[in-house]
Amino acid sequence: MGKVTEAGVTVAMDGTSPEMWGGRSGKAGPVTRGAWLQDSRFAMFIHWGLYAELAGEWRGKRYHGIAEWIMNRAQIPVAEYEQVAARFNPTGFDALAWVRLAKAAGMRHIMITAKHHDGFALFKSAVSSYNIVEATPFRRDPLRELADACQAEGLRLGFYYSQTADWHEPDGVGNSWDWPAEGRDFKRYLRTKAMPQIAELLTNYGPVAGIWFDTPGPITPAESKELVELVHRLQPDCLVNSRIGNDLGDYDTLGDQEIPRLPRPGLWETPDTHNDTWAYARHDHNWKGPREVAERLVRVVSRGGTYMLNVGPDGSGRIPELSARILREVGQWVDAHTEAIHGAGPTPFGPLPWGECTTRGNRLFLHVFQWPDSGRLVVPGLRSKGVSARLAGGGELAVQEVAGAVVLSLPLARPRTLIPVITLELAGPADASRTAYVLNGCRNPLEAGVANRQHCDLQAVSWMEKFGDWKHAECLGGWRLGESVAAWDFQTVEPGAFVLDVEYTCPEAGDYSEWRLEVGGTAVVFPLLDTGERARRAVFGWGELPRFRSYRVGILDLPGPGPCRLSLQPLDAAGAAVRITALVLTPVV
Ligand code: H79
Repeated sequence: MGKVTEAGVTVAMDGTSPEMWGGRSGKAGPVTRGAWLQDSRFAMFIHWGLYAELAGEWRGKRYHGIAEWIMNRAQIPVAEYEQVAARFNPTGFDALAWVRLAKAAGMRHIMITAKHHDGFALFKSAVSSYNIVEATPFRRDPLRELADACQAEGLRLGFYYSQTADWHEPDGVGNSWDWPAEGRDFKRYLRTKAMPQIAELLTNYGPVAGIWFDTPGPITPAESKELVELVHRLQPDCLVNSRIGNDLGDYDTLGDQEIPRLPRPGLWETPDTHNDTWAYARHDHNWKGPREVAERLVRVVSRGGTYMLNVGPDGSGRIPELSARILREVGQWVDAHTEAIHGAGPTPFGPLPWGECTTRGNRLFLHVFQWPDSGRLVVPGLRSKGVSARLAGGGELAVQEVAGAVVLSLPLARPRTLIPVITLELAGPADASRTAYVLNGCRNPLEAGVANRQHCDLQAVSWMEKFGDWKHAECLGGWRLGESVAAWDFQTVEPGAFVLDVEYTCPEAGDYSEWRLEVGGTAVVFPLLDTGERARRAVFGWGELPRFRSYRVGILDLPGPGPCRLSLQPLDAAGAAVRITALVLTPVV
């Protein structure tokens, strides 16, 4: 059964934690290798291998969650899994079609699984005959064809290589159903398979943009270092991601699906699934739509990172049509806003209630996720003078400079596009404040991560709903009666009336806890009921799922313009079990 540590991170019984799988290089220094990643900003991740043929099903049973884990989940013996290779014949594979789709989506590089945890090489290998050319009727080398297609279309190509887990080899990590872990010689696996195959990838396919390592697990610092040196010796410009483990690597790969709340320095990326699996699963229809994909891309770029969105081609070699259609729609938007994405810089603002901002030189790109129906958009904290504004696909916008903000007059009708973008031209670098604002006419989340805390903690909570489909939240927890206070300091530009909702979870069964909230000299007392979580064995020992709910406290008047503080504290000991992700202020209508 999983448990929550004091830091609030959900960890497994065996001591592995999401961090163990999500590794950080800890680097935030100047970019030395791979500055191109800064410009790329949007990449296609591809998970393709024998598991695509299985499509998330084994012997008539569906396995929900990450489908590339099916060998592990169904505990398929090596001998039986090898039979999948004997029938894998993806004749619909068309390297140029994949590369052109990536390009049409506005993506600038591709990262594909050369070898995943199942140990099967998606390339011609002299090291192991367990590869697509020798072990399948297909007999072609997709990585060769992709390298040629990328070269022809001007995209960079990199290779995912699972350096620790290899369920096909007795000396690789992770296959407990064919062999006992005792007697495993991991170093031998590194020397005889992983290192020589990585050398093949870096020798036979031209310039390689990066080797994408994953799930370092028990790999030692010396072993990680040896792999890094191997990569850089063969191709000095080839990037190594932080999942090589042991704080090494040229840039940080954040957790799966993890988008940081604040701008983050250094070179980093967020890997994301298009639905709830990396590899193709016939039963997974939960695609992120074009607007959601574009918003996630913008959120990553506005914090300074690169967004790597995954597709899972099927057993015939085709990228699912719905996934492809959505990417093409995203691409039309990216194409129209390339300056706001490719090579764009992070936001100079604090949290913007209505959207995000990316930058380029003296230009700010305002990505308006929530189009105001008032015809006014407040750009809070912008002190620059002489600002001009233009709406993409529209015209110049009237600009009014007020104290500590710029107000734009917008057309009442939301432009028909995925995300309306407004370009602000400034006379010099943006003079902007990172202060939080609560604005009339929008939904204003006051997030846990931006609260001032006294005697309570900020907890990173990660969980899965199916299997391997990571979800993340930051919560305020560790509440102590009589001591804990969380306070949000923000500005308003005018007075306003808002509905206040508390977004929280409280697994403890039984009574409610009582809370006190104070704002603008008014105190409000309210109860929070428990949210009735229970342990779920089906989620593989990772414990209970948080069941976040929203509790409506009521209507509050906020003063303005000026600074405002909203503070929150528990009024009884039962508050200890409550974890709050945000207070949300929405306009009263
Ligand atoms: O390639 C994709 C995943 O297959 C791979 N990384 C992304 C990019 C990945 N491998 N492992 N993980 C991600 C971490 C997942 C760990 C879990 Fe489990 C799988 C948690 C529960 C099931 C391993 C087995 C840890 C606990 C049990």
